[in-house]
Amino acid sequence: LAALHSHAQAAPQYPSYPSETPTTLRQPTYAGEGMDYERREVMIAMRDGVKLHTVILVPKAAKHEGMLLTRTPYSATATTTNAMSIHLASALYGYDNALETIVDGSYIRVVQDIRGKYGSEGDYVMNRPNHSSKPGALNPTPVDETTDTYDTIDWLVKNVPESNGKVGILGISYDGFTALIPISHPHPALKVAVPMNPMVDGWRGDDWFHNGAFREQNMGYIYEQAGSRGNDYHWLNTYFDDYDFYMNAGSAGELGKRRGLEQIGFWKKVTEHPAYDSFWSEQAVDRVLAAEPLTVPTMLVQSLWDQEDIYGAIATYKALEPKDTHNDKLFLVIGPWHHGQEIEDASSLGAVKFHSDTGLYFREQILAPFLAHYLKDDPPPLKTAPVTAYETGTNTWERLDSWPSGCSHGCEPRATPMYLQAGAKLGFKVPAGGEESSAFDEFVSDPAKPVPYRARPSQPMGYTPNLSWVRWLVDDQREFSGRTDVLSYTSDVLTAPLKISGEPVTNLVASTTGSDADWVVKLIDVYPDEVGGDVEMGGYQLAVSMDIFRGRYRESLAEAKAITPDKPLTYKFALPTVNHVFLPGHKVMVQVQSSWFPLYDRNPQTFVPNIFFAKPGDYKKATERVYHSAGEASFVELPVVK
Ligand code: PG9
Repeated sequence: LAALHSHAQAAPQYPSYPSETPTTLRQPTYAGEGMDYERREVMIAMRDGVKLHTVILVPKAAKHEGMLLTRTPYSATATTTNAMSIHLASALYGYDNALETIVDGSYIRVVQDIRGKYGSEGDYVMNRPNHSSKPGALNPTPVDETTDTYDTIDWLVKNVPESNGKVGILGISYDGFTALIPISHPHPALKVAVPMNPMVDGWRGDDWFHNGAFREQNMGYIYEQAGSRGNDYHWLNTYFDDYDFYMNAGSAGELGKRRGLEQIGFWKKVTEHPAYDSFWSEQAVDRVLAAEPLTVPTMLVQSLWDQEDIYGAIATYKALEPKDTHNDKLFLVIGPWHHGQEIEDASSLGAVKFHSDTGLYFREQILAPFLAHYLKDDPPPLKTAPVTAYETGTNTWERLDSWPSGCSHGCEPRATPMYLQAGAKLGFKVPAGGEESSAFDEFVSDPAKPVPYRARPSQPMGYTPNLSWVRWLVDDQREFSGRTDVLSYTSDVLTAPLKISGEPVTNLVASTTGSDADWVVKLIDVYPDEVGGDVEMGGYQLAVSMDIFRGRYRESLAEAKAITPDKPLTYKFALPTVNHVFLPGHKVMVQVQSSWFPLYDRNPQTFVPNIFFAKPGDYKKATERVYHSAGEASFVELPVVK
């Protein structure tokens, strides 16, 4: 030690050269500079003492005003300082949910970092399940997003003097989840909730899986979102084409190992629960809410082309509708939008034009009066229909009493099978019995050459201007219908409008030479070969509803089972909700394929215990057969409105 000491050099004493940055920078009040709002930042203590970073933007004119709350995992600071400006509208511009509605409504705007993220204290759990004292419950702690919302609202109504004691909560996507789940045990001051495109069931049809097929391109989100409090680390896709990136990685589990995802608790839970076991079913928000009374007026917003959470809003509507005995607590809006497009210009989506800004219509004509009714002191009467649904194809808004319903009264949709037929045809006629040769069509599904879910190069998920991720559900499916590993069945040209409202249901009779298989079914509106006035739509194959089903869950979503090879088996699963009219001159098409890559991970097509950890040798070609003979008829039940 002495030797060490003698060698340790005393740090050289340099002359003073003080830092130019003060230890704390006092913020100006901008008094007299024309600010039209005041920004307050507070740490609100929850019942367990954890403090949540909360930004409160109070319009200068606010007196006895309603408050609109959003609780986000994506940074309250980022959401409220898009531009530090003297105008609230500018500060919120571009990030906020339904901006004009909020600003024109002169509401007090509150945005909070949820527990464990960004400026808030506490531990982060993805889509934190509601706490339960049941033995083995997912969340045994006394806190969750519901209690955190309760405690936050309790503080707000007591500490924001400009408030009138009425609070609304709204948000999109994950913020839709945090706007939805608190209605399970709401604070009395919570007067209205507007969950838009909410995350509800991550396995059935929202962000993580669709019917058991894993959304592999979400690995980057998990790494960045759950890897650190402030999303400090970036997931690098080292290929321009995501198709190559995920193909060369092998299985999702291998890629996760290579990229250190195993350090992340949520990733481990995802890979440990590939089936729809209690981990997923217990936290499914529609199921959680089905067990509670509906007391908070709630407007669910569904996007017909929601590339991320196409399942949640409708599933929640189904769960809550029976509780809305007076048809005055539950509201549903169905728009022709991508995920969250309701707060943007929504005059078109990809090549599809709506002839009016359907987003602005929603914000001004539906959302604004709805919020005012519950949050203003002298509320206008409520004129919102229980269901406001956009009818694609005809580009019209409908006011309906319930969903699904084909019109305001007396035209219930009726499940009508449309059959896959020999000769690549599709029709309402049951296939004739008889000749073997027409009993099925077949294709080779090769995991080394999976069907791309979009034309390559496959872009990553994302919202930056260079990415078209938000539009992928309206891509022209012509790109794929020519592939030998995609079967297409097409109706005759329609001579009368065909309206469908609700969920088409696939009844696919198929066999595989393998012992596992994925089935992708697409319901497509085929435009006339030439469309006057909109030439780009000539022959367009517009998917109106499509989804994937992982065959190992055919008998039970909770338990994977090997598929018996070479045996025609029926796969029955619902496709996402539609409200569409196939116009005269159009045709109906159904496409069938066995991969949708790299959005969904590849099925090795040989049965393995856990596809996340399939080995290279497990991935094998298989010959898939789709049957359309009388005894083994494949069809899609369309919710036809006469
Ligand atoms: N629902 C969106 C999302 C969640 C998880 C992965 C990818 C997307 C969202 O909250 O933006």
